Amino acid sequence: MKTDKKRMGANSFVLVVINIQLVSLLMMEQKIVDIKNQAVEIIKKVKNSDELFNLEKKFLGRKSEFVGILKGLKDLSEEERRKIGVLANKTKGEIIEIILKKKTELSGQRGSEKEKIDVTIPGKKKEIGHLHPISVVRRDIEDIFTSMGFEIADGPEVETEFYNFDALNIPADHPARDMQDTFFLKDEKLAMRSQTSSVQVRYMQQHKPPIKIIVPGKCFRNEATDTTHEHTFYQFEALVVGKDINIGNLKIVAHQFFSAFFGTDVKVRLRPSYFPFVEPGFEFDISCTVCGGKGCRACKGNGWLELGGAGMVNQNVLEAAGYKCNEYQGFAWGFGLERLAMMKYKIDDIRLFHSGDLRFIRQF
Ligand code: FA5
Repeated sequence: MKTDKKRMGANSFVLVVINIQLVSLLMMEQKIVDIKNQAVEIIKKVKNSDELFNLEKKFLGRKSEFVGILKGLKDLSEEERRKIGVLANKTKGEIIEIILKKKTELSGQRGSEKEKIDVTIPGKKKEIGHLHPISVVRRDIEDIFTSMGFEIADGPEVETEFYNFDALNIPADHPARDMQDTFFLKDEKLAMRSQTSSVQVRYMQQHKPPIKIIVPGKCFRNEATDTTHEHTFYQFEALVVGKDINIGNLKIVAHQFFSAFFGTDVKVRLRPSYFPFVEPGFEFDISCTVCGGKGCRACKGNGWLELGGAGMVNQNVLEAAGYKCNEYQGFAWGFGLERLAMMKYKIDDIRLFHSGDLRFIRQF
């Protein structure tokens, strides 16, 4: 009897333990379901992403009740662990899904808020560039000459030896070729043009006088650079051809140009010089505006800066263009744009123009 009682006592103890385990299992399941229901209710009402972020932490964060339950799984039997584990993972997935849905909903709202235009917000300042001083000078020159009835012509920067030299009365063995150390291309009959004079014969072959053109453009020379020399620089050619064009015309057009370009009185002088494609030939110098003619690095201490060459077009050049000898006469010049800009803006070093130094460029 005693033994039976003992056995019964032991059995009821086992039953109590089993019941306690069952109750705690049910409680865990209920807890998980409660957490999910609570999450659904609260997350539904969320109005902004900060709130949502805090709730995500509250429901699924490291210190959340949910994670606490998951940590407790290790104390359960294998069968219980499996049961609660499956429920917990499913619930976790559902809560994540609700949070993601809400995130999408909120970001959609933000998008439409963005689309609203608040006209009171100050605008963003756009960085806009401006013309390079050489472009400014080039445009000024074009305006001045078109106002005097000139046309603006153009020509290739990669030029044939013929137009750059031969047609300009500079045959291959002429010493004047040495004055312009040129970049020849692999094909030796082609070169980077060393002067805008190369356009003279090109243009005249296509047009009959009267001719009044300017040709602004890039030139290239194998130069040792210094304060007044660059390997790549701009010139503008002027060519006027007609029946009775003379040096008086050259002087007056040049005078008109200088007055309009500088806007103030500048001292310009014409001195004899030699270019095979003009006869007679001159050079234009300007009294240095940087030092007022006293001598500085811009004019290399001379007080004068050479602006360009000029003269009456040599008849050989007119003949190279297909005109009859002595049928027409004309004048031409080639001025350096950088040097004109140096004198206009009082710049003492030509290398600044193409240096890419924004501190320099922004001054214009
Ligand atoms: C000539 O290029 C002649 N074609 C000018 C000419 C045209 C003469 C028509 C007669 C009739 P010159 O080599 O002197 O000439 O150059 C003319 C001007 O171009 C110079 O006075 C100078 O202002 C500019 N120049 C020449 N070489 C350079 C250089 N390396 N860097 C900057 N400017 C230059």
